[in-house]
Amino acid sequence: MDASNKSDDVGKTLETQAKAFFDSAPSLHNSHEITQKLIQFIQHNSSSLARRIVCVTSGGTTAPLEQLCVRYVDNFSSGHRGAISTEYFLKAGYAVIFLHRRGSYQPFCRSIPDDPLLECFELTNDLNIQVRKAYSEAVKRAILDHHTAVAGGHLLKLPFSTIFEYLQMLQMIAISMRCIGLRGMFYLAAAVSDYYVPWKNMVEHKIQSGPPLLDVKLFQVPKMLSVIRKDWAPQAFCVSFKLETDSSILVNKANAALEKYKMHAVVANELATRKEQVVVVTSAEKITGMRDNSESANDVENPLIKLLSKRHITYIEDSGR
Ligand code: 9Z3
Repeated sequence: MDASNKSDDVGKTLETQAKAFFDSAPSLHNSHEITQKLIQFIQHNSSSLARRIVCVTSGGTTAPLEQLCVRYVDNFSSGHRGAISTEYFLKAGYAVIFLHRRGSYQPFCRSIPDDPLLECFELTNDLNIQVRKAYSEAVKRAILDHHTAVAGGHLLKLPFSTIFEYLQMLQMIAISMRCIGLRGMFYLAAAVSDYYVPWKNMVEHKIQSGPPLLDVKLFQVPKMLSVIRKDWAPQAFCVSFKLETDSSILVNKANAALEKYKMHAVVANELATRKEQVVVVTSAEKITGMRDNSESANDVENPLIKLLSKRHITYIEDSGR
């Protein structure tokens, strides 16, 4: 695959690239429904409650190779970070818009096995369904916590698969969150495609096997982090993630992202140790967050969300002066 930069987009401004991306993307079939859900959710949480609202992105985006898609390029992410972070944000009093990859890890499901239907349930002698004893506490907890968050109107779950869906939904969320200004946060943990095939360049039908070399040109996805900061939700507190496999370049890359995209914080993590340690990089500090094995809730997301929530409050107070 040719991931060179020799594309039509070289030299265009970010605004032009972003516009070209959205103009050529296939439109969402349910955009009206999503807009209604967002309006309701934001109104509910901002009217009397004046909660802070965070958009947590989670899981990897796909870049399809065919319009009637059989094959796609995927980005690694189980969705664990986003799902567990959502639980801690809810605990910290935030309302959460959970923009997640369809089929990825979900909040409150940490103690539920991969195949819940077949593993958690069993048939009784009279062919009724019951929860297996071994899972009854975990299932009760998951249903209760999930129901409390959703029924209370504090958790809105929106699924995506492709980079086209993800960026269109992120734009809709950001624009809807503009009205809450400083109280909004973006926590961008999704692993987003760097390269994609623009819709107009994509073949309609399944690529036929045959030729020994498949020549597919991938174009750079416009970096929407800057657009969120500049245009979509300029007052929101923005946290992005930096993932590397080489620890020697990680913190420098996170610093570069902080400056380039004007993030308020960048969370640096290395693939192999991402569940044990993260480094939060801001313009003023570099803080290492570790999983605390002496506590029962020993997720690295616990200290991470506590820290970000504090920094968000300081940001609101400082900006309001
Ligand atoms: C992350 O770095 C996330 O922490 C992980 C979480 C994807 C590593 P899991 O879902 O893993 O718990 O399995 N997300 C951001 C990855 C990313 O694509 N970042 C871009 C980059 O590093 C910037 S937007 O260039």
